[in-house]
Amino acid sequence: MSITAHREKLFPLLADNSITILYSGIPVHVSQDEYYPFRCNRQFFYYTGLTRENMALVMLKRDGKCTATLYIPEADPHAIRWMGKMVMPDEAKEISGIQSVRYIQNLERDLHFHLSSGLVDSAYFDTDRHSPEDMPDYNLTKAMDIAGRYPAIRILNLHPLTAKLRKCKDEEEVAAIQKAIDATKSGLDAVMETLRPGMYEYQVQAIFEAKIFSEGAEGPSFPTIAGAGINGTMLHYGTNRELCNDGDLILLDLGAKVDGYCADITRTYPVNGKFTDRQRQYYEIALAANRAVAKAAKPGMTTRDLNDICKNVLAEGLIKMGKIETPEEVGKYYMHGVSHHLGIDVHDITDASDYALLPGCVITDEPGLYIDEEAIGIRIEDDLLITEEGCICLSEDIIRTPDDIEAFMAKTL
Ligand SMILES: [Mn+2]
Repeated sequence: MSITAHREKLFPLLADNSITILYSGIPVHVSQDEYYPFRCNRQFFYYTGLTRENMALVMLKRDGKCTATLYIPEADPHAIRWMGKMVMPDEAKEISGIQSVRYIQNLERDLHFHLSSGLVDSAYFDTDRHSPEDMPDYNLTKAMDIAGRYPAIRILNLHPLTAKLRKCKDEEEVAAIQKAIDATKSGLDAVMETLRPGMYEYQVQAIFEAKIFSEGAEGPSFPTIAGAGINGTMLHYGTNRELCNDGDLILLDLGAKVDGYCADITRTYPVNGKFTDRQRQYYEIALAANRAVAKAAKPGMTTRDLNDICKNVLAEGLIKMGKIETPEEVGKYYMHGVSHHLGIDVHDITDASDYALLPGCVITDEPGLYIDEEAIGIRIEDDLLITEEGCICLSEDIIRTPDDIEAFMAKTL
């Protein structure tokens, strides 16, 4: 149901006499017969609910009327023998809500008909390019190919239209994010139950990931960050090869993925189960900032407004401690933003023309303090659902106060 609604919300935004062509993608080659794990194009998933390779969605808008056709690979007994079950046409119809399903070998001919008939004058693709040096992905390659073969067709980028829609999550999307957060909570509880000095960071990662898999998650929503001591001050640390020493904090930035939707949570725990006074002082400042953001977040605000609130609380705390003298110096110990959108992508796509939060937005709330000279890195990250009046913290149940963390860890020490 909701997948059909995603397409219905898109139709009014599309130009008339246009075709929209989205590919799920193909696996990227590594070496010999090895391929990177397949990652479906996220816009294709949003509009179809499907995640398998070598599929395409074609939507036509002519004279204000829209149609959608889905192209899937034909089930082949040899391919099934080696690679496992394939999606059958009836199953594809049911998941996507699209009644017109054709085999992918018809796609080229069908596209040629549409693009050469004069009935459409523009074609939407996912032409997103993250960085100038990136290799073009499958959708971008196809857009360039079509542009070359049909130069009279105007190529348009679907990305900003999808960003507008994906900004606000519907009930089913919020339910999926909540499931991902609940699995993440189980993983973090398991970590607190087993964390001890002398463990390696990768062992902490393994405990978290084993638990979320056993809870039915598809896996981590991004590479798990487990940084003990000084490693907790490196924002995207990800090697996770070092020891967790007695007296260290460990910063865990992680999340489970469920039904295609991500959780993104950070917790910081004392490896031996007890914060030092100094660690606790910094921790309480970050926690106050986290709570201030959760209290303030509401429709109409921007993530920049929330970051200003966060920075003020952090600066005030650090000035009180005598760590800095002026509010401007806070940048020395806090150098990222407090929020990003969360959904199918961990850093979900956003509409660059409109930053104001709306009911249905899901954003993170992640203040941090990174004190290199004391080998203290702290981040406390929750996921907030913006509502009509304010927001709901979807990860409220994942314990975060120093007292609660110490009490939980003391049970198993
Ligand atoms: Mn985050």
